[in-house]
Amino acid sequence: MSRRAIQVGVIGTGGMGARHARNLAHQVVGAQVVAVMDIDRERAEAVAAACEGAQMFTDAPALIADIHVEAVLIASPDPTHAKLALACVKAGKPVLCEKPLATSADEAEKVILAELALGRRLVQVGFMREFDLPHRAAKEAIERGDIGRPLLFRGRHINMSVGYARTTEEVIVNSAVHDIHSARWMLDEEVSNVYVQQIVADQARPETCRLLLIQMTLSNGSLAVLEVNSDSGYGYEVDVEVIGEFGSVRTDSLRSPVLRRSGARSQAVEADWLARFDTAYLDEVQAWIRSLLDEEPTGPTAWDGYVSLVVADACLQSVETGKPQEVPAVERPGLYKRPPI
Ligand code: ISE
Repeated sequence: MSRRAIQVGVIGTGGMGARHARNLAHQVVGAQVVAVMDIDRERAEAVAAACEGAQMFTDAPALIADIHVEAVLIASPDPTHAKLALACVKAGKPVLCEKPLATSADEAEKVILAELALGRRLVQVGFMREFDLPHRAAKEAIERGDIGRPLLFRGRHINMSVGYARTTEEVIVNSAVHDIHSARWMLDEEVSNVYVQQIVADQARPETCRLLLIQMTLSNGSLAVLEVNSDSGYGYEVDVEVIGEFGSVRTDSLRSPVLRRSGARSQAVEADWLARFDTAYLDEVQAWIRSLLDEEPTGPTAWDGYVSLVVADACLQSVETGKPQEVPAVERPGLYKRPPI
């Protein structure tokens, strides 16, 4: 790795963007935050101040165009992701875009087409579970052959309330997209069929979703079951289990000590993803910066962002029809052959 620092602009200074900006400014080696943008001026100013010397913007295109900004981290609301990522690709600037890459596969495809036209990968997508040590250790066990051929992937994705009843579309595109990618990545297979069942959150609003159960068939015949709980009422948890021919591997993400007291045994559960994936977010951003210094893209690609949305769109159709849904097969272009991370 060369010694210079990559000058980064961060778009969006909500919880996630502020975390990324602080990580980049204070923890990541080889990065400098030179610009932050938010339409909420006060929030942007607070994060800019925490990043020492970062310029404050309230306009995303202006940040992307700024000559001091070499690379962009997008952490603004989901519906803005694709347009901003596209603008970065068109400006020739590398980007780490929070998931989802877009809110539909059609929109994400535009980013793919722009990268293909350029002949270069500039986009890394924020599927940070690839950088989570328990997930990586489970994947390594599978790759070593410790459990034999994987037969079933189980994903548990337990959220705390976001304060309102989320729509099914929001739960699938914003939350379940992580689990869809996780299954593809962990089993190294594409999804060919999905069947989705749900429990509605608010009976008066059938478009809302309290709990989602996604069953998937992968192209080699293995299976996946994803449980996405939108409002557990107790905390945040993400774990996976893969059942193989002669063994199984399961992550166990609870990190707090087991406490025995007054006739009870307890263990704390994290409150949210910022706590559960704190190290993964740091490793993700460090890997991104290292890849820019080395000029060798790494991590989840725009293709992963796109394909996960092709599957998400099929999930939405399955909810609508109440039937299993085939996932359209899409062929991975040569540009997106995955390098090791
Ligand atoms: C949120 O946007 C995230 O990305 C979290 O990782 C995920 O667990 C949560 O469900 C999403 O809402």
